[in-house]
Amino acid sequence: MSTGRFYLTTPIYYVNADPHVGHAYTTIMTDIVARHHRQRGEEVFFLTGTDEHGAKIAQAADAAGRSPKDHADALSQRFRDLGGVLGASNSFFIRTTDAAHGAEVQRLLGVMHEKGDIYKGSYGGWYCTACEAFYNEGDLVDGTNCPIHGRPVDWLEEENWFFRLSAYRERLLELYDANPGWVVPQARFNEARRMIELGLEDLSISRSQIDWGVQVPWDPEQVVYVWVDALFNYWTALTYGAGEDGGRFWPPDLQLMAKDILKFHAVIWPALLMSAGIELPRRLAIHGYVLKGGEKMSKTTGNLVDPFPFIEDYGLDALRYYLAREIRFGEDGTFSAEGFDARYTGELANEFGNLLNRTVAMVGRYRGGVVPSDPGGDAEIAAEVSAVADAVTAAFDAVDITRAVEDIWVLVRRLNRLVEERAPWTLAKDPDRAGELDQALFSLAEGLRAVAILLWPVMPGSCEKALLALGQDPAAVATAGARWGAGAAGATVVPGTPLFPRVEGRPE
Ligand code: ME8
Repeated sequence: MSTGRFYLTTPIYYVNADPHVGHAYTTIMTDIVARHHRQRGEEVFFLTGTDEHGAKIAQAADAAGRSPKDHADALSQRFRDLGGVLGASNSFFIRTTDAAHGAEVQRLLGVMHEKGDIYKGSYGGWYCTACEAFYNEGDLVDGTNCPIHGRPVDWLEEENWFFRLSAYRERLLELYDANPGWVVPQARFNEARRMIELGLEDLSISRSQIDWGVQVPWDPEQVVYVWVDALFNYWTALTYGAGEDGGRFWPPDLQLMAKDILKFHAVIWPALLMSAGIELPRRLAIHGYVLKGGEKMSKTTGNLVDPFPFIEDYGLDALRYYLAREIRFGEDGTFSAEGFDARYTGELANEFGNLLNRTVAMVGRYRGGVVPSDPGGDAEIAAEVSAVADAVTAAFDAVDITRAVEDIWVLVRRLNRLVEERAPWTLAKDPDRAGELDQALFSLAEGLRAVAILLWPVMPGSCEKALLALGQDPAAVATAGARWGAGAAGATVVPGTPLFPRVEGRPE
């Protein structure tokens, strides 16, 4: 359902360590979806930010020899900078240390407390600080280690405030049964539903042994559990980071994240909202892990890829394209320098960049630089462009970013075949075939214009350059403009430097 608005979010990242390609992946995918919805004329609110409270951050700050706030300030800035370098078009960057965020979290907890959903109890359990979560004995690996981080867990026992999560089991199951597309892909939906079905324990939502957090409003001895503090960011941001009437964006249309935090978002988050009396998000899209050497890229495994050298050598758009195309959205995928180079050279430089260069050069050589019109109408190519434009929209509606790129690439390859089939250099030798030459050149320019528009969310900078080379307004990227015949004829092409120049040497 379209309301003319689209609110989407990334997780807020922990400021315990520097960002890496895994974080870049979610931010880029979310940015691609955000740009696509803007192209459709929707009013988009795109939220990202940093998760700054809790024991994990306090420990990292301690290890770095600075206060939690100083540490959070420095690391949060790195995530903000990464967003800038990645071309992220986020509307706001939330920090859970923002005073307005904390105040709103307190207000929401007050609502839940008043409702009777929060009570005092004591709890002892195995705690993983890296996850900021308790585990049952049966979930531990070798009886002692966290199933996600593989590191020993700690026994934690204290008096805390608890949220009656167990009371929401039936309502959560109803939510799942009434909304089969609430979590995509299907396998994650099933997994989350199973967690609920198996039974839910009440959740400890405060901590007494740390003080780096938002104070529980009715109990100054306790701070709010970092995950509750963090999850509410998606709501609090609209109360102070979205201008007047920011609440109009609620509820989120799409929340993206990797599968590591499925339970928090697909089970705990909707229950918290139900308790606070807030409308639920429309959809969660769960992606896989970016792997390096067969393992999830993470600080714990130490197999981190720094995105910056790839951006320096190949350009930002190459990284955006590679991640969208190589790692099938929803599944795990491997990041490799060889694979990156192969896609850059084979697809971006040869198939897309060269096609554009050849088209611009031929229009220059044979038609004085002006794209001819096609009085005959190239029905076959017109139909293919229209089918691809529809397929791309459908792929985005299904949050299948990889399929959207693959669909666009079908068109790129079709246009490359068109050059070979029509051989404009042969047509140009025969004045009787001038009409055929006009048609071939028009189809190439018009097809490329559609490619540049459809691909713009993935590679905004390169697609704007492509539009400029085709003599088009680089700001004219509305999806509606990808319609056949909407623009190429009569434009004066502008030969320029290659979109994807050859790269000497490559990062490891
Ligand atoms: O979990 N592959 O923060 P976090 C793909 N603060 N995505 C990856 C990735 C990888 N190898 N590594 C990280 C937290 N990510 C909480 C979230 S939200 C209310 C609170 C991405 O810094 C992916 O989106 O550990 C994953 O879900 C997120 O970073 C985890 O970031």
